[in-house]
Amino acid sequence: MSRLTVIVAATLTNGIGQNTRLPWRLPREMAYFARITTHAPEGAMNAVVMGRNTWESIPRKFRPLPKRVNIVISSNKQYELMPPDSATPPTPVYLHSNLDSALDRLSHSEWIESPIHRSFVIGGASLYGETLALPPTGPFVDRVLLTRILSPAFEDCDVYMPDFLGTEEESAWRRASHEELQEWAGVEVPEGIQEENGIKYEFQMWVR
Ligand code: FOL
Repeated sequence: MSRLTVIVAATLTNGIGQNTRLPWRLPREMAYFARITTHAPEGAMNAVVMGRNTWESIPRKFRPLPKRVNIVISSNKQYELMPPDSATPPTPVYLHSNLDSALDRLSHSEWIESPIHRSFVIGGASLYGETLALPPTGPFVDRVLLTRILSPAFEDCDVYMPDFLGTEEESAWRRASHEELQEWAGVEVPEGIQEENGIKYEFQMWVR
């Protein structure tokens, strides 16, 4: 397990959050996130790796994200993932104090109760930055599933993902075709500009 996929929804200026939440409500976009991150061959599961703020931003009833191995990173060693008396769901969830130790677990399949198919980095801003900067000598990000929010501009965002694309001329990233995205995803991905609640967006895949 040495490749990671970043999945993110971001505006044209890379806004991803506002007031500890997503800036928009896009049920079909969220369904895409759930479908892609869940889809795995029989007998395997995908992993979703997230920072503590992202974990807390997921509605209680949806966390840990079902049918996926959840890995949460928090440098606070006293951090409690769930109220101590809450019913323990069958979904595996691990707490790690840093990215390296989380990646260590992913590379040791015997430390996880289910074979891992794919690993997704699901945010937030600081984990996106840290994972996109990993050197290719170890586990690194070779793919970004970017849902580009085209309009409106959502100028009130207070969290931004790092600009991984840079300028077109010097970018190491190539935008894959919709066919490639569809093929890789293995599930239905709508093509072209989507619109929900007056918000326009597009499902993109970038590879390096
Ligand atoms: N990537 C994309 N493309 N869209 C996102 O909204 C997104 N969100 C995060 C990371 N990458 C993303 C982080 N935030 C849930 C909530 C917030 C969240 C991620 C996931 C969540 O509740 N997911 C449920 C689906 C719930 C529903 O159907 O409404 C899940 O099962 O995945």
